[in-house]
Amino acid sequence: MKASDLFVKALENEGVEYIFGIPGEENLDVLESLRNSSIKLILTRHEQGAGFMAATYGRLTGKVGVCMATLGPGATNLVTPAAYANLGGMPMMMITGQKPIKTSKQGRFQIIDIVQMMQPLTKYSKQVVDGTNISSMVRESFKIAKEERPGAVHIELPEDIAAEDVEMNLFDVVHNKYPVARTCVIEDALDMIHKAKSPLLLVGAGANRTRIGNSLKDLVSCSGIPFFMTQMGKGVLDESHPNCLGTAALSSNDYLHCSIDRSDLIINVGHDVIEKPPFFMEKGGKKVIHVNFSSSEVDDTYFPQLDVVGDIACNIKALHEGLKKQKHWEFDYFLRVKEETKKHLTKYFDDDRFPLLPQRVVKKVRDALGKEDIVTLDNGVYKIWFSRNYECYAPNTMLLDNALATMGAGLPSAMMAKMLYPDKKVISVCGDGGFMMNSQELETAVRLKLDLVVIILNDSAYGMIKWKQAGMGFENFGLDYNNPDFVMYAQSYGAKGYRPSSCEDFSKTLDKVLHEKGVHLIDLAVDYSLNHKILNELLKEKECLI
Ligand SMILES: Cc1ncc(C[n+]2csc(CCOP(=O)(O)OP(=O)(O)O)c2C)c(N)n1
Repeated sequence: MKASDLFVKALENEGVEYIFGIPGEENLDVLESLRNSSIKLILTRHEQGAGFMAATYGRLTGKVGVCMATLGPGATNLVTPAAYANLGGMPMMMITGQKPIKTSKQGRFQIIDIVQMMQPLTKYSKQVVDGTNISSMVRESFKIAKEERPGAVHIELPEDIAAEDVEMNLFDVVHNKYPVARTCVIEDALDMIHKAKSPLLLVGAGANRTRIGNSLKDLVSCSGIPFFMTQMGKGVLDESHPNCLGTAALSSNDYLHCSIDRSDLIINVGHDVIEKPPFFMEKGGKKVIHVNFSSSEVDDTYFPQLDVVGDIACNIKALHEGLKKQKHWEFDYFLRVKEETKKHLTKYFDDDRFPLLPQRVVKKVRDALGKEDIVTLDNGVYKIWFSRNYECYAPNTMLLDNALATMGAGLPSAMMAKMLYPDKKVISVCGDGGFMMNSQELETAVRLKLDLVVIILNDSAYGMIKWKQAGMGFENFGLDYNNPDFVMYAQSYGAKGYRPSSCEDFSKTLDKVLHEKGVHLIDLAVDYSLNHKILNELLKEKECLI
């Protein structure tokens, strides 16, 4: 058979349903092989769109999302999605083409060493130099992509190799199980937890991937230990639980940090240093137990006293079984801080001023969606407001990137979420800056007939950087721009556009479009004028409760 046919058969063998991408002439054999396969090709308008969709497929399913690009410029456009998947722990495979490697009359036209370029961004990056290796390379790379910590892999298939004759030789797909921590490690952890005065549980991104919510819920219920989340740990545990203290959207000095600072032991489930720190460890300060698939990576902000390494769900179960509620545990302070924090977080929830405050947008979106519906965020200052103020009740109902924290992934990730969960409502919240980085994917969304709502928070500026600039005491400079007419822009793609003129108008529009078919874009004016006051000045002035 032809090598490209074998490649596609090997992908089918791995259970691949979709390939997202933009083929070039060097992928034409693969394209032809795909035409005759069960795999659906999803054409995008930029390789970034394809990569972000593939990565999100991996994030949401635990299976490997696949994307494809041509050599040179197509492949270089996959650099950001590669970093997004690799830092974010999302299993993703990138297939890129290449000119013939045996004989070529094209000189070095478009040739970049893509394999080497991808090496620091992936767990595996190789060129196929002989078609007979295709099956083992696909099997190995899929295994590596899925294995903890999941991430990106890359295979380059040159066009002459893709056209070679090869024998069919597929490998069985094997699902590995992870080892668990030794009993003596679990005992050490239990000893630390039992001796602590005010332990807290932290839920991070790693806990989200492995869907260990139930074992964690049991642990919280039986021990009564309060918990908080990192941004990417949102949704693992129901935030309406009485023991939930909130999300560490900032690294320090938020109301929640009054509790974190008071705790003498953090049981950290699934957080690693790739996420922006939810708190800073200090020498001689509180202790941390690191519960994760791999041991902790030590840096200035994170140096746990104990690593409980191995399958998180099994290790949590073992901890739960050995854990005994202690009379000397003190949680009252945490719960008092929680009540106080709630007052601050909800202060502007009913403020009807227009343009809308980000807090008000959070409340409106929460009210408009059901518990299982999904909101995806791009990157901007609203990410802080959403992760801090939006309560999640079910896993993966808020998709955000607190690892690479790239702009431009919000819309493609929402599209992928909608494709996977057609019965859930999906809202993509973007800044005007981030939206414009991949807005061309509106065409893909319309072509795929997705029912999607996009809210653009319009401040005609890179608001996040403005907020940081003000925080550093600098003058406003260099961050303002003009936007297109987003309503007309949406219409030109075959989507519907809206520009609410009041808070009530926004509510009505949102409720209406969530029940309609098609792609809807709401150009919403946002008021960021309180960001500095609330997130910098007030937090600095706050006093933790005695
Ligand atoms: C690809 C990329 N470029 C630059 C940045 C740095 N950055 C982070 S947030 C931000 C501004 C975001 O502006 P916008 O999308 O309009 O959202 P806003 O903060 O105004 O709500 C920038 C430039 C980034 N994270 N990713």
